[in-house]
This record gives sequence, C-alpha cells and structure tokens, in this order.
Amino acid sequence: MAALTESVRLETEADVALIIIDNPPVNALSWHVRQGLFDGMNQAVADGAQAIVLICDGRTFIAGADISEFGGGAPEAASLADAQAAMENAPVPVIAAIHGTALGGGLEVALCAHYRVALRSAKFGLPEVNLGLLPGAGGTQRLPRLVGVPKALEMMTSGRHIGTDEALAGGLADEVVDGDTDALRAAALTFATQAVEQGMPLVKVRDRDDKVAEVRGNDQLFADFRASIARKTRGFLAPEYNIRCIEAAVNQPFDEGMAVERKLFLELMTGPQSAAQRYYFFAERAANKIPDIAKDTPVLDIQSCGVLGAGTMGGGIAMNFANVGIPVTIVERDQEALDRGLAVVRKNYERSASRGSIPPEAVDERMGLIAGSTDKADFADCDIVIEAVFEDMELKQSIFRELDEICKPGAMLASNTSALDINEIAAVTSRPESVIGMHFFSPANVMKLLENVRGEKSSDTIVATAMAIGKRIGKVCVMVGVCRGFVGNRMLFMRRIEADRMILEGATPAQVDRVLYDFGFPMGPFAMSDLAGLDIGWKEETSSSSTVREVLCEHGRRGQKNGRGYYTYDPETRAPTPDPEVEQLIRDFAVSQGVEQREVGDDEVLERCLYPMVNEGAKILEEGIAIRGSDIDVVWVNGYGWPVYRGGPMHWADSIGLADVVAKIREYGDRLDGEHWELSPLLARLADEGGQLQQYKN
Ligand code: 3H9
Repeated sequence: MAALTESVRLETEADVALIIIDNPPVNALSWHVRQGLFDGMNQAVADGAQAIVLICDGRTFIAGADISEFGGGAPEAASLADAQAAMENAPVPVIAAIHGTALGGGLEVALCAHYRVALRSAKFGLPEVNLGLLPGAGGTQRLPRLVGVPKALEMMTSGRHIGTDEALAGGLADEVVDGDTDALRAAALTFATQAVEQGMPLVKVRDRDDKVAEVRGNDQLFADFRASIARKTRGFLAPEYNIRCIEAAVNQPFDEGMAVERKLFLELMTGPQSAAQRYYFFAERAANKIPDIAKDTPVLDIQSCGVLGAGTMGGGIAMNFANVGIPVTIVERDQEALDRGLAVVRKNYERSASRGSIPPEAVDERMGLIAGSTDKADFADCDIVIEAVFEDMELKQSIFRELDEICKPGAMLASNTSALDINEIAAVTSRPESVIGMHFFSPANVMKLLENVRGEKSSDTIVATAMAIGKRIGKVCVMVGVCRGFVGNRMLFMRRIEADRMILEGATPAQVDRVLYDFGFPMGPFAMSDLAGLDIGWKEETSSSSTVREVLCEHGRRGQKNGRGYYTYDPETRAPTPDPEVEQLIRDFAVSQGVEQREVGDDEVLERCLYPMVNEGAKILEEGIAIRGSDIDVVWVNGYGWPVYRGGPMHWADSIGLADVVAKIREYGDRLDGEHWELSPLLARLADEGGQLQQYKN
C-alpha cells in the first residue's frame, strides 16, 4: 500500500491496481483527492498494472466537488480535468466501483472510467443545479451521450438521484452487485480481470454519438422540455444553462461542447444565484446543529405517534409519520369530523398514487398505519403526541392538562402552535421538560419546514428528539425559541402590516402580489390570504368594518373557497382576476380612515415589504430566538417560499449591503410609524462594523 496524498492510496491485488479514496465525510474532490487520483493513475500505469479500480472508503463514492473550496483558497493541485483525462486515456481498463452516492463531480469522474460496477443501493446524480450550477467536469457532455438526451435533461435540471435499476438501463452502471463494500471491491476486481482476459474495449463515453445523434435537429424536444419545467424553475438561471449545455452536446463536437460547458459553468459560479444556493446548502446543514446539545444526547425511540385533531393540519402531520412506517393514532372530537379527516388523508394518498409518486399498494399500507379514535385515552401508549387544534391558549392548556394525565411517563408532548407561548402551555403540566413546540407548515404533508420551538424547560433529550424525528420524517428542521409567531410568522406579520398599509395608500393587491411574485415568491400576501380563507377567525356578529379584510368578508368575499376574495376566481380554472369592486371597497375604506391615495412605485412596494422583515430578523437574532442568522434563511426558504436563489432574507440583506439596508429603514422609519420601523441595534452595529447577518451566531 502506498499513500499518494493525505486522502488517496494505491494498493495492488494480483495485476490490478486499486486507487482508494478516503476523504470523509463524503469523499468530496478536495485538492488532495484530485492530486491523488492523478498521481495514482500515472503510478499504476507506470507500475505496469493490467487494470485499475477506483473505489472509496467510508459511506460513499465521491459525492462531488468540495463545495467549501469554491470560494478559492485551496492549494495548487492537479486539475480535475487532468485526473479525468488520465483515467479516460489510460492504456488499461479503468473500473469505477460505486457505493453510496456518485454525485456531481463524483459521477463525472465515474463517467471517465471505461466501466462502472455498483452496489445495488448506490445512487447516481448530477445535483449541481441545486447549487445554482451545472456539472463543470464534462458531465453535461458525457451524460447525454451515455443515457440519452431526455433522461439527461430530466436528471440535470432536477438534480434527482437515480437508483441502480435506472442506472443499469441507462448504461450508467455496467454491473450491479448485492452485499457490502467488500463484495463491491471483490466484484470490481473480478470485472477488471475479466476485462483484461476478454480484451474488452476501453470505452470512452466522450466518443459515443448514437444517443445524441438520435435527437439532432429535434428542436421541438428542447422546446417541449423547457415548457414542461418552466413553472417549477421560474427565476432560476441554472436549469436553462444546463439545457444549453445538452444542446451543445447534441449539436457540437465533444471539445466544443466542453468549451460551452466551461463558459456557462464559470458564469454561474461567479454569479449571485449560485453564491446564494451554495450558502444555503451549508445553512440547511448548520441548522441541524444546536450548540448546547451534545451530539451524543440520547433521543427517544419514537415507535408510535398520537395526533390530536384530524383537520388539514392534523391529517397532514399524521401522514408524515405513516409515510415512514410509524403507526399513528389520530383523535378527533366526534366520529363525523374524524371520518371526514381520514377521508381527506386517503384522498391525498390516492392522488399521490395516481400521480405515481407512491406505489398504488402504499395507499392501503399507509392508511393501515393510521388508527382513528374519538378518545384521547388512546394516546396512553404513544411515544409522541402532537396537538394540532385551534390556536387558543385556554384550549391548548386544557388539552395539555389532559395529555399530562393520559400519556405515559417520558412521552414527548408537542404543540403545533404557530404563534403561542410554549412555556405557558408547558406550565400547566407536571412535566414541562417533556413539552416542546413543533410548528408544521400547511399542507403539513408537503411543506419541508419544521420549526421546532424550545421551551424554557424542554429537556435536552426532548430537544434532540424533536430534531431527530423531524429529520426522520423528511423535514428540514430549525430550532427556535419562544416569542410571538416564532421566527417565520413573526417576520411575516411585519410584511403584512406594510402590505395592508400600502393598499390603502394606493397600491393594489395585485400590484403588491406581482412585485413579490417577480421577486421570486410563489405568491404574494393577498393571494395567500385568499388561499387560506379571509374568514379565518372572522365572525359576522362582531364584524365592525375595521379592516379591509373585515369589509371584504362583510361583502361575502371569503377567498378562494367561494371564488371571491381580494381577487375573483374563475370557477373552472381558479385563475385570479383583480376585481374593480374590491378596489372600490379599498378606496372607500381608505377615505373612511383618512388615508390619501397616491401612486406607489414597485420599488417602494418591495422595500416596504422586505426591509421590515430584515429588521425583525435582526431583532430575533439579538433576542436569541434564532441560533444563527442562516437559520432564519432556512425558515424562510422552506416555509414561506423565499426564492433560494436569493438565499433568504438575511443573505439577501447582506448581498445588498447592510449600510444601505439601514439607511432605507431609517428613511422609511422617518415617515412611517410602527415598531417594525424602529431600527434593530444589532443591525445598526453590524452595518457599522461591516458585519453580516447571515454569519451571526448566538
Ligand atoms: C460539483 O460537483 C461541481 C462539479 O460538477 C464541477 C467541478 C469542477 N463538499 O448532507 P450531509 C458535507 S458540485 C463539501 O449532512 P447526508 C456537509 O456539509 C457538488 N462538503 O449528509 C456535511 O458536513 P457537516 C455536487 C460536503 O448523508 C457532511 O458533508 N454534489 C459536500 O445526509 C455530511 O453531509 C452535491 O451537490 C461537498 N460536496 O447526505 C452533493 N457534500 O457534517 C452534495 C456534503 O460538517 N451533498 N458535504 O455538516 C449531498 O447531497 C449530501 O451531502 C449527500 C450525503 C447525499 C452526499
């Protein structure tokens, strides 16, 4: 065995050389891996190896370039292109032995081997698009040559990882092996020996033309594909750039295609979108870490779950647990409401099955894991109970008193409150250490964010369990502290105040929504209100025309559900159209409030919606409610549709420059009242010191 660099070594077995990479945690292509790979290839050939196997130690094959090196600063080393050329042009067969995930640059390396052998559990993908990039090491030119253009388009614009069945079918894997990494090593060595004995050709993917020739001249294919992803990729640059590279692979010789890839890669790499998305990649992973909770803190073994409330929220929460095989007991007040709730859950599963996102048999399997009941006593044996009832402190407290009586000792008691004080809820139980907030977002079976809320007395185990179970059910978790609305809704309230004000001053709901939509949100605040229902918490008897929303409700406008809200909805397509009646009602309301109307510019709309959020985010940080600035961005990207290519409100403010943000907040604060315009001292300080919100840590 010879160490080539700190992370790469060379071994020999019979006449076969093994280049072994060991660069935990994910064998990323750090400079010493590239250098070791390059040296290893040359050394093996010089030593007279008959074949070469590239294999990795640890949990995975190379999972991509080392993203942390992207900003620069890595020592000079062999380029990845040199190492790849050494593989592709080797005079003896080169076999990549793949386990775990061959992603990004990792897959691009494997595509330079002459053959690929994989463990059955291996996954393959080019996820660069999720970092605002495109594969920059030949992947855009080699993948379509191997798997064909339609599959390459789909893989590269979605970043989806494919399994070995698909990989075999597409030619990404030549052989699939069952067992562990020892079995993989043995199979790769056998494959190598056979390749030598049988004189198998040294296949260079770059030389293949058949798959790309099939679609040459078929511009319609690209046009149709672009149309099919347009909605999902609105605002993002990288998907389009990936497509352009594949077009180059089809229409130009390999080396020219490589030049297109290089040019577009560099453009993306130096642009703001990829910077935001790469920042966000690490932000999401940082959010998992809670500084004062040791990594080895014991967590509860959650084997059963109780959910109180079978409404939209409760049903969605139950689905999350059933989806990962955890049995759920869902309790409602009466049988009718329970049946209604369970029917909605079944319908959701059936819809997923009809779309192909779950297999048809999963509908009954998952429904079989959800038991309905009208008796809270059935929570007695649950390891975790999540309350998802109406937002009312007295109601929640009475429920927690009951849960305290019913649930077994040590069970985790969680509230899905979106704004209320967890400490007040915990205080009515004899075990505040077992109580925590778990704020799911609607629809809870779809939305990725889980805002966990740590009470003053929540135990370390409960805090660690909330994060662990959240991860297990596929959520992106952020731990926050107690305050009204926590991180997400507290900031949303600020945006809402200004949006409501601006429509009185003369902006229209459609204008405010359009500005935010153009910024990259999936919808603006007024479309969102219509979706949620304008009459939530509204009562006809007590309505007093004191807000625009009340006025609209009084005029029978309840939102999307009755086709009339801030907008009027087409009964067939549900497409919204601005309604002159609404605009008139708003104008009349403004007159009654003594607000003079004027033209409000789009810039003002954007600034008044977003700057108070940034200011509030800074206040949240200085109060210690969020652990780090980047956690706030994770909340906003996953829970509220902040476009990830703008990083999140903290990253966005940093990218504008905090001094400019502060100047604007002061300017607006001089002419508008409200606490949300009072400048956060932390924000002022960071602006003075040239600091950043996104890097701020408590
Ligand atoms: C690329 O390849 C560009 C090329 O086309 C062109 C080159 C010229 N670099 O996610 P986890 C860290 S772009 C550096 O929690 P899991 C991560 O931060 C790249 N670090 O584990 C974390 O650190 P910590 C294309 C990386 O098991 C730790 O590893 N590749 C990288 O849930 C564990 O990560 C991708 O986009 C990296 N590439 O998931 C793949 N990857 O413990 C990105 C991970 O300190 N990676 N780390 O917080 C992933 O999707 C997942 O990490 C993976 C494992 C599926 C591999």
